Amino acid sequence: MKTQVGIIGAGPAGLLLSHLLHLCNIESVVLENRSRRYIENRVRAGVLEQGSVDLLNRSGLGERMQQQGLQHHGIELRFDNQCHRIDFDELTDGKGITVYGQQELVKDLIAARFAAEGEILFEVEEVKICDIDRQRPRIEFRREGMAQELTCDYVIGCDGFHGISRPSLPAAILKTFERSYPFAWLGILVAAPPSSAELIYANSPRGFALHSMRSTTITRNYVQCEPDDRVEDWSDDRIWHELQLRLGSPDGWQLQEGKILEKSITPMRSFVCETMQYEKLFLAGDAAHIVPPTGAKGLNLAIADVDVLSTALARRYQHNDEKLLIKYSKICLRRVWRSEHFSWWMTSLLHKFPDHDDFQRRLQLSELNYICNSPAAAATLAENYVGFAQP
Ligand code: FAS
Ligand code: PHB
Repeated sequence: MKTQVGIIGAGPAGLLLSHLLHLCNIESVVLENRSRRYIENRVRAGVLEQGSVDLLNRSGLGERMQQQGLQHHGIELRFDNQCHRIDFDELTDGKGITVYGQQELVKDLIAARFAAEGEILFEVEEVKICDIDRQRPRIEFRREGMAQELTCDYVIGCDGFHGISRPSLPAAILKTFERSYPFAWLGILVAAPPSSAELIYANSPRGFALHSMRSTTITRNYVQCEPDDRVEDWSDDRIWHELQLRLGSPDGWQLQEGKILEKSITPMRSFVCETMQYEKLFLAGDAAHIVPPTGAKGLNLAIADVDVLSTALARRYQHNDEKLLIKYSKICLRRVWRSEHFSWWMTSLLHKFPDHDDFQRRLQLSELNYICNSPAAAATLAENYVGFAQP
């Protein structure tokens, strides 16, 4: 098999890149080790920045997102018996966010690729990247018991944090940074209507909690848990008890409970591999960077990476101009580090740290009060949360 761009991973990064390249008449093949059914039902992110929404709309992917996505123009912070709304309209140039499940976006992307007769090979095995320093790199893999090979001009690793692409870079040139947090998130998908018009982020003495949503009938809630907790450690009763206590507000507000459709635990880490390219191999999305989900940046960073990469590859193929391709990492890393900082800041602000003393707890509450009483401080949160235009 041969193509122009070989893409490993059919998550948002790989699928969107394949779609954007198609719009520039550039051929690609996507190799995915899971089944279509598995990836279309994998519950993950839920918040799209304004820039991501605009890109999806202008690349013809916005129909279902416009019908089913929920436009939000603010979030609520709850702490120390206070509730405070961060008003995006007032604090940014009218930007907002759209709440739309990542799995819905994946369904839209797969449908778009197949409608355009794009090639996505599911359930591949033993993927191996070869000859990235040659003119025609190769991807070896097995599918349906057969050894196969894809030769291409470029290989793009969109295979997430645990994929094989980043380890395929020469170890001597890898430049990575990592922080692990002393907690994780237990997330639940619930058959219940939202209990609030917008997302609620809560810093409670019992730990962090988040009330989010997927539609007018499905909600998505998170509670901070121990880093080594397992889903079995959290009964439904325990989850609801902690959510009600942590999200509780002075006016007696109650979170609407319902049937829990899915439970999962997400570890919390910050990670950056600054080596996002080497010869003919490029990394995009979680293969290159991970943020704690407190800032709702992971999915949006993946979209931003492939926006830059698709433009750079189009310049290369259409004008034989490699300048943008050479600067790919440098361009992406500015946004990556801004998102890393914001996600670390939101995580530091809202979570209960086991080694924090009363002094550090008071600093958290002081910063939360400052954000709620200073338009300048609130604008800092708002403009980072809704996201920045591409540089
Ligand atoms: P992805 O991990 O989505 O996709 C990589 C794809 O590559 C997967 O389909 C995988 O099966 C495939 N793959 C892996 N190895 C392969 C191989 N060797 N060969 C072929 N295919 C291979 N972000 C938020 O903003 N908010 C959230 O609430 C949130 N929750 C999350 C919960 C979990 C459990 C995880 C893991 C992440 C969460 N994220 C969240 C971040 C998440 O949304 C990512 O940022 C987003 O999926 C990034 O997309 P991709 O880079 O495409 O990586
Ligand atoms: C979600 O809806 O899944 C979500 C929303 C905001 C976050 C993280 C996750 O910060």
